[in-house]
Amino acid sequence: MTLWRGGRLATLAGESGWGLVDDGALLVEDGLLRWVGPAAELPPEALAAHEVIELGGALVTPGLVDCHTHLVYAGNRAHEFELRLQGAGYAEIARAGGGIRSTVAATRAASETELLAGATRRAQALMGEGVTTLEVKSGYGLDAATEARMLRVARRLGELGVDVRTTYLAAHALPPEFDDADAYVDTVCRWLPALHVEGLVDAVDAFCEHIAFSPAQVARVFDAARRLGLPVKLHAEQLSDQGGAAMAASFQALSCDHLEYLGTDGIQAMARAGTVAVLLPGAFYALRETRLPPVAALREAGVPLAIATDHNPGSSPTLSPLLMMNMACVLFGLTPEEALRGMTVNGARALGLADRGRLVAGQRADFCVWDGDHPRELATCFGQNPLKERVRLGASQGEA
Ligand code: DI6
Ligand code: FE
Repeated sequence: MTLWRGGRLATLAGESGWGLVDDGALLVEDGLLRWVGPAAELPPEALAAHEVIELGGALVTPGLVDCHTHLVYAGNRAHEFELRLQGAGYAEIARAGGGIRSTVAATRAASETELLAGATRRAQALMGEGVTTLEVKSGYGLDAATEARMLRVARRLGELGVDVRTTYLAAHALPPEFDDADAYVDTVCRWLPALHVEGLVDAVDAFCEHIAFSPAQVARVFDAARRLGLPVKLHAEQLSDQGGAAMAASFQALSCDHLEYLGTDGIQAMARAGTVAVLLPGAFYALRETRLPPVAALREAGVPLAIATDHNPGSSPTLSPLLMMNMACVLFGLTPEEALRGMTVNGARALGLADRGRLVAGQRADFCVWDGDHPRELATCFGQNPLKERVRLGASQGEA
């Protein structure tokens, strides 16, 4: 048993508030939080701790959960950034064979070793800002072999000391060898069982958009997921309102992500299904979108709000979860507390994980130690990284 004491804890206990504990202590045993509270109220069993770590007044929060990334890929799309700055649209670039398809070509040509090297560097950057749980999607292979390779690489990132959840996103774009989206959707459904048997799939996602797949097509992919007992999530209403969120909610989706064009029906359906709204300010910012996700209405309907990097080489090439928390506040109007909840407890919820994201007894001992006086600083001070230490399953991952 290890005792960490003398920290200012942002526990996020309860449904709102920071859950601040000044001069707080955490008792950690077998990778779990055994007790959390004011040091003055430590229970007698704390005397049995074989190790005592002094936090010296540092700030402690739950470990960050980045619940939406496309971390595994090859190639580079910086030239598309230049094209967009000159006025080209994201959809226009995609229709011209750039966009997702250009990353698909580079990813197919890359070996597992090459993909792992790139993804490792990116995962380490996220971990360097406090990420302890990371979701990684496929979707730049769009053929059976490359989708499997991406998911295997994603799994191997777990060896770095971060918890990885994998998501099958073969319904991301129409690959060049298909001209019939329905035929490709059938194929996507056929690939899934073998990947599932190999233990490579924790959830199933799709891109529901006029430049990608319709709600009816995605529903067929979700049916295939349901037959295997796999949860679903959706890239929904990013560029237009397709009714994807309501369809996904009818499958009890864990999350719907992006949501700039989400309408009232989608919000109500998500609220009823307990689906998390994952907001991705990096993509909004980089694509210079102007349509804001309906944050006030989501809040009012009681839909939990999460935030993620959406790291990908096209629309959100960021590796900074803290910057996303800042952008969620400045661009989308979240409070700094909502931003931290979005990158911790609600991010975990978007992955179907109830065992992390808060500093309360019984949860995994995944937490971050930061320089700073108050947790609101994490969302305030953009471009800074105050991480001192990242702790996963009770084990310190070294000085940041
Ligand atoms: N929306 C996104 O933000 C990523 N995928 C998607 O469906 C971006 C994918 C890319 O541009 O490579
Ligand atoms: Fe995405």
